[in-house]
Amino acid sequence: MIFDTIVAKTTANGTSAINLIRISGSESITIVNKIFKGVNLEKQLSHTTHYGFIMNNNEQIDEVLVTIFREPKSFTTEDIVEIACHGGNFIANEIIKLLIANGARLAENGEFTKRAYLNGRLDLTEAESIMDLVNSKNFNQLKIANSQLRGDVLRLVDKLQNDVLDIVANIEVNIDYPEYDDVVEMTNDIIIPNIKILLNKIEKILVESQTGQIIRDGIKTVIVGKPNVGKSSLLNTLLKEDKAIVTEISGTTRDLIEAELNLDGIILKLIDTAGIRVTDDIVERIGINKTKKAISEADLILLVLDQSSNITSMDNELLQITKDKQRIIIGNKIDLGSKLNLEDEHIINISAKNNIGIDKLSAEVKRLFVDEKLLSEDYTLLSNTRHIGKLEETKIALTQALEAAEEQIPIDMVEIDLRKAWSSLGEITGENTSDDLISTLFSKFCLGK
Ligand SMILES: Nc1nc2c(ncn2[C@@H]2O[C@H](COP(=O)(O)OP(=O)(O)OP(=O)(O)O)[C@@H](O)[C@H]2O)c(=O)[nH]1
Ligand SMILES: [Mg+2]
Repeated sequence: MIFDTIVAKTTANGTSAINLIRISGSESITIVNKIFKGVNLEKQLSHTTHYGFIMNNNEQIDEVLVTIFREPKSFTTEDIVEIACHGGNFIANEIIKLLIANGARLAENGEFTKRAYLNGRLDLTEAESIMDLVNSKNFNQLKIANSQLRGDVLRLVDKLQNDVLDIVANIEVNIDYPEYDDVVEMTNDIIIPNIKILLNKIEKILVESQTGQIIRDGIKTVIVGKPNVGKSSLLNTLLKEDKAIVTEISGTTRDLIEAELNLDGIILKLIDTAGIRVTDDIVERIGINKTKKAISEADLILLVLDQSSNITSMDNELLQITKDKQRIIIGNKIDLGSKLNLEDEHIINISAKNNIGIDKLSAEVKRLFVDEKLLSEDYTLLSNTRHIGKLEETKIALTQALEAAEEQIPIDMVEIDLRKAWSSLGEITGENTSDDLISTLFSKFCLGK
């Protein structure tokens, strides 16, 4: 595909030593050459770097290094020029203005990567992984993003698509020989076991993807408990900083306090809440309502109880409210006693104030959410919600195909469901995807990517 020539600053705004400006498109070398004093760029080989100056007529703008990548061996597969200029927004903006005056257009968010995708250099999963790579905050996230960038997800999805096609091929072969009376029966005997094997494979991938998703997006974790049990103290101890106000007065925390914690490679999106109790105080009541909403949206509840006093009706109510959620029950203030006796419940005893037992809490979070085995091996984990959603659609279509086959419904009806499964898979890699989705996906990228 031929596109116009686009330009953007790839480095972030602010003061830095160097900025990198990227230009992509068939005119990129010609355009840069017009404002470059040094060698004639149009005569230079691909993958070479050249020292010189960016000039506005006779005015020197900056001393730069210019690197040339000739098509098709570039990120977008088009001619790309990268200008490494000095840092600061002013210089970069002046150079970009000159490039635009000479025929380039300012790129949209994610447009370079979008071109790489549209020109077949990357599939959609590889393109999306670049965003994850840039956003990664720990080694687990980096590992998953790199695996996706290497094409692991693409290959996994390709294999599943081939499995679907094999099944469809079985149907087509038999449809081509209608002289057999028992075509439907015969075909079903072959395809039913194959659909079942494929469904099992997909279910396994979906279960494993829970770990991937947790690694990529973090665990939305809400700390709840009655007033004064030490919720804010726990937040502070986990974060190793005094983020939330802690006092001996009940009802200290009124609003939700949010913080992010990197717990040995797992991101916890922590929310400290207002202690739940019956109160006439209007501000506190609003806080308590927010707490209840946060509970309903949480992936994980840390329910804090007080080991230094007996269980109260409020504790029981909280145990009840959170019983269907993934939760960890914490016995705080273990330094003051051990009064709680909850049968059938596993309690992790800690002292938030004295930093006791916090490692047990971390271990429990990992035990509940992360299959470490999957991370230690070279596994392909789906982590992106969009991919997982499409795989779930595939599973539904295959289940319908299986049910139809088992009920001896005409074979071409079964084939419709199988084709639906095949195209849901194709949407993961972008093989068949709407323009709207592509625009939305890439607009989430930042400028210059
Ligand atoms: N002895 C002891 N005191 C603790 C412990 N954890 C917290 N406290 C104390 O308990 C009191 C209340 O702590 P907070 O962390 O403010 O409790 P909270 O649950 O956030 O309270 P609200 O925001 O009012 O709902 C403070 O005086 C803390 O120092 C602990 O492990 N041991
Ligand atoms: Mg508090």
